[in-house]
Amino acid sequence: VTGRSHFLTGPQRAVLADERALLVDLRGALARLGADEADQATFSQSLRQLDELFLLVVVGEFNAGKSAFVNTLLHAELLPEGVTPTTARITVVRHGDTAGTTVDSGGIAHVTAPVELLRDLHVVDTPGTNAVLREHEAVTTEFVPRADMVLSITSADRPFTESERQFLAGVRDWGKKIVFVVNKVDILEGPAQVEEVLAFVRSNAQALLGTEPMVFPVSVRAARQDRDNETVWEASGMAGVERYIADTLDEGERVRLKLRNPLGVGVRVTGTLREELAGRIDLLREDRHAVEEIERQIDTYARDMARDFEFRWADIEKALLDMERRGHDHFDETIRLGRIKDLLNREKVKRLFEEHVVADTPQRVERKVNELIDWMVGADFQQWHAITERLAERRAAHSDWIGGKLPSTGFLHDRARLVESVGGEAQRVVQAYDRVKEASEIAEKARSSVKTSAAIEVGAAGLGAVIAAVATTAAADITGLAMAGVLATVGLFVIPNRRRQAKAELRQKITAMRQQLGTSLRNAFEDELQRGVARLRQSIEPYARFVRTETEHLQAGRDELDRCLDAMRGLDARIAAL
Ligand SMILES: Nc1nc2c(ncn2[C@@H]2O[C@H](COP(=O)(O)OP(=O)(O)O)[C@@H](O)[C@H]2O)c(=O)[nH]1
Ligand SMILES: [Mg+2]
Repeated sequence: VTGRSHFLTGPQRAVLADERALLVDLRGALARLGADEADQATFSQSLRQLDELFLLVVVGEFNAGKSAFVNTLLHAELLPEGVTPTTARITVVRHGDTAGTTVDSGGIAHVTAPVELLRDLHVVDTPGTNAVLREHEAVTTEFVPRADMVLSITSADRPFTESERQFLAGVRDWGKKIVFVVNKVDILEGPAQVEEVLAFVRSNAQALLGTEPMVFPVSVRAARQDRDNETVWEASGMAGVERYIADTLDEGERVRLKLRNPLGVGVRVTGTLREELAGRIDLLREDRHAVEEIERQIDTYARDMARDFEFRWADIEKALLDMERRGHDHFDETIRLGRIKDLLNREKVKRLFEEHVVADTPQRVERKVNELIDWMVGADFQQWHAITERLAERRAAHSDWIGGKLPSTGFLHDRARLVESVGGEAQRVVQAYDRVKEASEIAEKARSSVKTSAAIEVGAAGLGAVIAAVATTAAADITGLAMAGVLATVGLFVIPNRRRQAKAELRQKITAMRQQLGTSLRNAFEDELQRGVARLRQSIEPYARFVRTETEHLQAGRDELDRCLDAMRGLDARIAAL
């Protein structure tokens, strides 16, 4: 520290070692967790600063007398005064055995001078808080973060301007120690006016920093009138500032400031990154809600579908059961002695059965089955639409978050691409979904299953025709043909018996048909539902996985940063107690 680390006390050395270890860890974490490049560079720089000389950065508006102040403090005319805002340079003043000035490629002047005070500190003179942008940037991004102490010089005739206040707010955010000098008090009229200006600067500085500020009234001009006169030096206020700087440079305080410097920078860049991670975690929390909602939607969908299927199927079953019941009534009415004539007439038996029992049942069943199939296929389709829409909302969410500008790499990019691709997959399925084909396949399966159960030949006829054929075949078998032979040989006593048998056979045929149709539709439904649900789940799985793993990853990162912040606060307390 400060090039004199062999003078450090034991406790100072212990804190330094702990701090260095912590900050090196933090540097790794910042890189790993994707901190802003500029912040990382600043942090690394301030870490190196631990080994450099104390850096005093002089800031203030153009023409406040900064250069004059530095020249006077160092008792050497090193810096040009009264230059314009555009010709002023950032100037780093260091100790050197000979005086000299060089300007580096960045336009920064490096002045060396054989001045004793410079053995203990470097001074940076800056063009002004209202200087041209390029210089201003360099001061804020390069020199302020490295400063061990910032000396803010304000002119007594325009104290604490808005541009100063804004600039100092930035300095404060780096956790820098700021000391105020009110220069040119010689132009004020008497001590009362000086006091007024000082009070004004104090209250503004207090409001800005939240702590009692150090404010020194100074007249550089007065100090220069007789540089070697102690009384003049004292009266000018320069002596007070000089003493304060010397005290600050006192080993203990200097080491404290030095050790604190990278901590302030570390806390700031860590805080920034932590906020960034927290923002991502928030975004992912909404994503997780969306995923959970979609998963819930799929569950509800599967449950609702199963329930609705039972309702719809019960309705179809009822039509078949009604036909069966009508058949029983019909047999009760027709298979009796008084109707023997009719019974022996095959054509009439068939016609009556068709009229009274079969009626429009086949058409109704066919229509209901088709409706059921359309519903199965259509509900799935709607579900895809719902998910596609939900994902479109999530796609929009990140553009809100970062103002519509999508980065080309990194977390936001990955997330956006994933939501995009899942959404695209859903979209593709919706578009490629051939409802007509899907529905006609299921209908064909239902039809052929019923056909097979009845073992009848009806060619390419629809489900309704198959059902009609099954029903009437049953009637024809039972009544017409069977009755003729039975009555001729056995006589009247068998009628009740034949009636029972006819009913039993009708029940058996219709039940078989009902079961076949039911099984076929239920199988198709379950297939369809399972396939649909699996496809829905699969489509959101990559998104869900990303949200899960990335959340864990980000939370771990945030926790790590929190631990670093705690450790830095702990170190800060130890430094204060040194
Ligand atoms: N009246 C008065 N003028 C001063 C004082 N200090 C500096 N000046 C003048 O203020 C002008 C600007 O000084 P300079 O050091 O170049 O200001 P800078 O832009 O902040 O570096 C110069 O003309 C100085 O002579 C002071 O204490 N009193
Ligand atoms: Mg200047």
